[in-house]
Amino acid sequence: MSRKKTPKSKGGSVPAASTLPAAANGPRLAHPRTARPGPEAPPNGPPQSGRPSLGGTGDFYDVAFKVMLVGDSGVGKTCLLVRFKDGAFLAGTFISTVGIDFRNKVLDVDGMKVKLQIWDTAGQERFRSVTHAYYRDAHALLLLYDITNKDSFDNIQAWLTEIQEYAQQDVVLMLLGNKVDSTQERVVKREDGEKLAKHLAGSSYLQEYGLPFMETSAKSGLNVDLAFTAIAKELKQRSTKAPSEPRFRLHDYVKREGRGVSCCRL
Ligand SMILES: Nc1nc2c(ncn2[C@@H]2O[C@H](COP(=O)(O)OP(=O)(O)OP(=O)(O)O)[C@@H](O)[C@H]2O)c(=O)[nH]1
Ligand SMILES: [Mg+2]
Repeated sequence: MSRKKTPKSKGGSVPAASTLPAAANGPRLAHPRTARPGPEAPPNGPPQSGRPSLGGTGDFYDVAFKVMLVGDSGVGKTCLLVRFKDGAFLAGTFISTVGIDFRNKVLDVDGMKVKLQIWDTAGQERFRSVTHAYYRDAHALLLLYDITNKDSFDNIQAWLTEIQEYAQQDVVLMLLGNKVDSTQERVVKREDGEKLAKHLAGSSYLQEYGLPFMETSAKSGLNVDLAFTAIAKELKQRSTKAPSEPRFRLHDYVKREGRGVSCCRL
């Protein structure tokens, strides 16, 4: 199997009225004959062994998935994405996202190049109808709240109701409490995040895969790479796992690898 080349552009923004992405929700897999750059690559069945190596520069990939960041305006979705993609923090004036935006990043997951196309949605209510249309194509959703903003935490249930309505049934979900560096301003305890994740995981919608939870900081970088890597591992396993292989346990992985737990309690 040959590897597919990811476009050089940093990503792109999609204004409210633009064309929506392709509808298929299967993973995007590279194929020797049909491989072409861009997010609309067709699904081509499971990746095969014996693919040629193309240098491992991060430009080529074997399989691609769409990940969406959702949550209230100001919780740090854009900053989380910029931290993951560029390793930097967007300090200073808060510029709210308009419509929807995306960035690509290729990760090496157990020897396979996994491209994440990460869609950064606007949290503001007025863009809600735009983002609804993108849910159905998402393979994974990172649902964020801000630990310094109780409303953003209280709104998680409402976000989940939207997700239930618009996303695919088997979408991979993760709950993130962001801005954990802001210890003085914290109003949502870590335990409350854990409780909420447990409570929501009990709903029939999430019973099969549950709702993993982590606290993150786009400012310090805490657990940011981990959140995206865990998602990439889960998606890659779901699409390529042989029946005899043990299932990847997203919850266990996040629990084992997560950092900063004891430092961030109230
Ligand atoms: N202290 C701290 N501030 C953060 C963190 N992440 C984001 N911020 C700040 O929070 C504000 C909002 O961040 P954004 O990433 O733009 O928020 P957003 O969720 O994308 O907001 P919308 O685009 O309106 O949906 C900015 O002023 C950021 O600097 C973090 O981890 N720690
Ligand atoms: Mg934003």
